[in-house]
Amino acid sequence: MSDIEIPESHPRYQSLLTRHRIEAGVEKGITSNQGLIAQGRGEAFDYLLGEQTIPSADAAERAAAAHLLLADHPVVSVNGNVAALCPAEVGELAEAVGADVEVNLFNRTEERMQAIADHLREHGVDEVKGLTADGRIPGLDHERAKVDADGIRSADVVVVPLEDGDRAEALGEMDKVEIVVDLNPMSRSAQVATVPIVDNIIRALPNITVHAEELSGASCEELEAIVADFDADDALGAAEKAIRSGGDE
Ligand code: PTJ
Repeated sequence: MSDIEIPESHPRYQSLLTRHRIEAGVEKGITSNQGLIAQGRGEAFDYLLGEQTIPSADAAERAAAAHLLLADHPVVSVNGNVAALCPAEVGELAEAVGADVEVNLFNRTEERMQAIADHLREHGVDEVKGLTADGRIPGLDHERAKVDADGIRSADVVVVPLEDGDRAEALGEMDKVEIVVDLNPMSRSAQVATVPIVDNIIRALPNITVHAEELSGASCEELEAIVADFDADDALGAAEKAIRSGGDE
């Protein structure tokens, strides 16, 4: 991470780098103006969490890795904020678990779809789905429902970072395993997730990859035990407690 002129030892380094990447994303036509607002909201929660991966989030990231390794067809969904903040990390996670990468936007325009697909390719993601849009998520209006038939539509496990609540609910109703990354444990997306990860996307994705690499030799029984041990309500409760007490669970 070296795209800003601030020493990594600066106490606000990660936060300033994140802001810079979102600003650059807007300039490049990747991130929407609403993405700036979403980033501000996320930052507030991250500040209260102590800008750290709390133990319950680490456990959720391990459970997410186990789900992804057990999946027949996992897909990582990418929006304008995720593309700006961690494009290379999306590719690394997809490679570690054999997942497809699909661009899926709340404010969908063909220009942003193309710009994000190009940006992901520049950062090492070879195949980017989402542009075909020949599938639909039932229960959503036309533009927001668009997905690829051989991508999110037919996936059994989806990673949906910073997702809008309506779409998170609609995906949940399709009986998919839904892994949500959202710094707000009270958001509808986090509440409907099979695995809610209350952590900053810039820490969460690399940590899921680390867990996936560690678990790559594990048996199905071991992975299923990790999945069974994880309790979404406990994770959400622990995150809310940490936010209310300044980072301690
Ligand atoms: O690129 P698009 O068009 O698909 O739009 C993307 C945004 C994020 C603008 C859109 O999905 C949106 O409006 O989302 P919301 O409803 O603002 O929800 C975003 C959630 O992500 C909020 O609960 C934030 O707290 C959370 N969030 C923001 N930044 C981060 C985050 N969670 C994890 N890591 C972050 N860096």
